[in-house]
Amino acid sequence: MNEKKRVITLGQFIIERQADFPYAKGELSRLLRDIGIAAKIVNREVNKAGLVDIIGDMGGINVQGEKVKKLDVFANDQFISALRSGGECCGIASEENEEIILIEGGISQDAKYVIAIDPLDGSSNIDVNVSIGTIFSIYRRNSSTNDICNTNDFMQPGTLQVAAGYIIYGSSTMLVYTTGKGVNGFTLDPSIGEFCLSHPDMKIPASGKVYSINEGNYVHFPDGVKQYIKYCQVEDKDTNRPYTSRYIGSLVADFHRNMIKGGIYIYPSTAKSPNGKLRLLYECNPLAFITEQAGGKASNGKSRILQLQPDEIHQRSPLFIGSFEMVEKAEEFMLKYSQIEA
Ligand code: P6P
Repeated sequence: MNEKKRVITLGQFIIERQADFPYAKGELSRLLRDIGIAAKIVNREVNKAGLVDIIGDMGGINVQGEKVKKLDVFANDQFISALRSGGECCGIASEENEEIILIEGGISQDAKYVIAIDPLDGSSNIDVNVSIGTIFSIYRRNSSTNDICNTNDFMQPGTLQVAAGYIIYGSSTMLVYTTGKGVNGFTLDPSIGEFCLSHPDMKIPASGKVYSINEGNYVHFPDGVKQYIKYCQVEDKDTNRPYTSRYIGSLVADFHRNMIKGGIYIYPSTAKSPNGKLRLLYECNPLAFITEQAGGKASNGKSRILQLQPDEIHQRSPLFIGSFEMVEKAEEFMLKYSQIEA
């Protein structure tokens, strides 16, 4: 008779794994739990977005120059409020806010973490009911706990992240995160309102059959990317080609599919976006940390994402991310056909 598997909730898992951090006094654990709480609240609204008047343009324009959807604003507010009340975070860099959000005084007075977050990525897909996501990255602050958090606290290479994760609001809602000791995935069980461990110790396949890129920008791609796309499309049974093209246009959804099945996601530099479109701090770095922890690879086409030194909170970077062997092959084409800055 198959033994009933024990359900491990996110909260239980975080506490059980706290032993991995002998010096941590539980602050990081509380921070991750705060994020989980906000994710459940956002999930509730995402799931009924089509039913209530919460979608559709707020009319406002966010710092990215994009129309703000009401759910963007709601998600941003929920994560900020959960982090503010949790007391473990002293500053937030959000895609929705031009400047960093300071969390001062009160229980956050000696908070030692800062968070970079994309509260609702892919929000242009909300109205067409395509999966969207939240992406977050956690650092220890540089500044002293006696000082006020400042932008320099966020100017840290991705190698210094203490934790990173994403939530995907899809056919089911999952929270996937790493603290540098592997990657674990939790699926929300709405019947008990808990994220439950469903994908322990996630590993991305070394190779796959999916390449994910917006080929509508083909004419603007670097030659190395054009040549790599042709490589993906050529029949070669020994290397399992031609690959399949899959592009949802929602980063978290495209990324999560590749995490599970293997594949590569590329958002390269284009004429329109010379540094690519995706943001280093709250899109590229957290996903790169997760990818490397799961055995994959992430670069800007030449240099490892996690080693890039940020100098602006909303700076962009080209992104080649996913199965190790596929990213490596794409980098070979970039080296051969497109010399890019490190
Ligand atoms: P494009 C959504 O706005 C986003 O940031 C990612 O979620 C997505 O992968 C990408 O942009 C899509 O961009 O230019 O292909 O529409």
